[in-house]
Amino acid sequence: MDFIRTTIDGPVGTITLNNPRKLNALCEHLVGEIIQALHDFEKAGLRVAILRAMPGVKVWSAGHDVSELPEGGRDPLGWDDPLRELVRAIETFPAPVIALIEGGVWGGAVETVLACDIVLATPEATFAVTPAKLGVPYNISGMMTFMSAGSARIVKELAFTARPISAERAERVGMVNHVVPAEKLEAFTADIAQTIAQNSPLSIRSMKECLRVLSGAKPVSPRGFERFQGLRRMVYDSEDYAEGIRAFKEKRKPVFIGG
Ligand code: YXS
Repeated sequence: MDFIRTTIDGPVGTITLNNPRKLNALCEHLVGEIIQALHDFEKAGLRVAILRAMPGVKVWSAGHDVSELPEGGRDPLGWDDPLRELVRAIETFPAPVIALIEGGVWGGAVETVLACDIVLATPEATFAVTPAKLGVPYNISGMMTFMSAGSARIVKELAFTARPISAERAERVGMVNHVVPAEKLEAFTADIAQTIAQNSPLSIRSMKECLRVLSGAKPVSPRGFERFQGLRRMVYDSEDYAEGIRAFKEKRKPVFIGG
């Protein structure tokens, strides 16, 4: 594996993101390695997976790899996009996935973390939902992931401002389970993981899947879905979307014209 490290401690497996050159941006290669590791953990019958970055990182993950986003005319977050595949792999992994967070979590990496079953973070960790900063039309299941983790009001503030929020604020609004000092976080995580691993894996597997299905069971009519997709297409076909991607690559602030 080039971009991750994996370790196994009894019934608990750990995946450590390790592509510092691209700040663990969720590129196709990195995502593929994470998904493969989860498959390997499932085959080995592991009872908990921990997803983390290297100790002491300033950036847990910079989010979707912008260089892999289309420059316009195509849905940037379609079904087979690596970020979508990663979120589904975490949600359908047949055991709890614990996110151990140090540093900044950006964009699609926030959804990846919120797709995990338990989120543990240091006080210095931050979370920034960034589609509006880039002009990206976030996708429907992604918005539901956010809605499952916080109230619509909180999701709107995060999504509309694109500003990072602190781990303490994220904990207060229910997006983070525990905020733990960095020097204690590994032991804290291991304790929760080992506790889970001693409980019934079948019971936990069924409850995780029930909760996944129930949290996604929001009635959206075919007409409603088509309207969502029409709204999203209006965005990814717009000059604003192309400008957002261009500005990121040219390392300048985008100028959005609303069209
Ligand atoms: O200039 P070089 O070639 O060294 O590359 C720089 C950055 O361009 C690159 N990099 C990225 N490349 C691709 N995709 C990314 N998401 C990404 N983020 C960073 O990494 C090299 C070092 O970045 P630099 O110099 O900015 O590091 P820094 O320590 O000064 O700042 C760290 C960050 C994370 C604050 C800064 O890199 C940053 O703001 N990155 C973008 C975070 C972000 O907006 N991510 C959202 C990506 S789009 C996404 O996730 C979804 C589609 S959505 O937007 O809808 O949520």
